[in-house]
Amino acid sequence: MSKLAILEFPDPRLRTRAAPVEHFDAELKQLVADMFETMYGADGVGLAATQVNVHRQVLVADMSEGRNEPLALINPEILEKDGSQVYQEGCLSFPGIYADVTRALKVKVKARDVEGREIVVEVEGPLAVCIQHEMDHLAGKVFVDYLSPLKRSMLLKRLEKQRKQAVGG
Ligand code: GNR
Ligand code: NI
Repeated sequence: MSKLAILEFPDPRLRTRAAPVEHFDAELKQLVADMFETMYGADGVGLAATQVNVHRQVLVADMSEGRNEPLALINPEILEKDGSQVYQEGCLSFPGIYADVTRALKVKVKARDVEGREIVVEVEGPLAVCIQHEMDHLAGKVFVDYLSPLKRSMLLKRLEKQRKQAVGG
């Protein structure tokens, strides 16, 4: 296993639309294992392949307290959405930046597992936020896209400032 480098905004590669996975092979299993290592190593609750510069529809998540409920979804599609919730989101591609985003409260998602078996998961609350956030990455979208231009420019200026102040940054 190995930890992968995470692309950071405004890297244009974060705007790439991921293509569906076609082969459920050893290479895919290695990617998923490396994505989990990268996500846990960065204290993240989710990670999309886009963020590690692999433009395939693969996401991993673990919203559990014990960090022991790994979920990997390949080629995810939303079948149903219901309700709405506001949640303060962060993103490993925008270190240190947080903002409230409104998303569906519940989502029903059809996907494949790492073996290629079709699965349907119904999630709500924080895990539903996370899956929607990761599916956005796979479509080349990021959470600041939902903010007003004023709020977005404020946060992006803060991101720049933090980078300049970071040691070695
Ligand atoms: O680690 C993460 N935390 C988080 C918090 C609130 C809403 C979404 C997330 S996902 C994020 C990891 C990440 O950037 N995934 O793409
Ligand atoms: Ni993210």
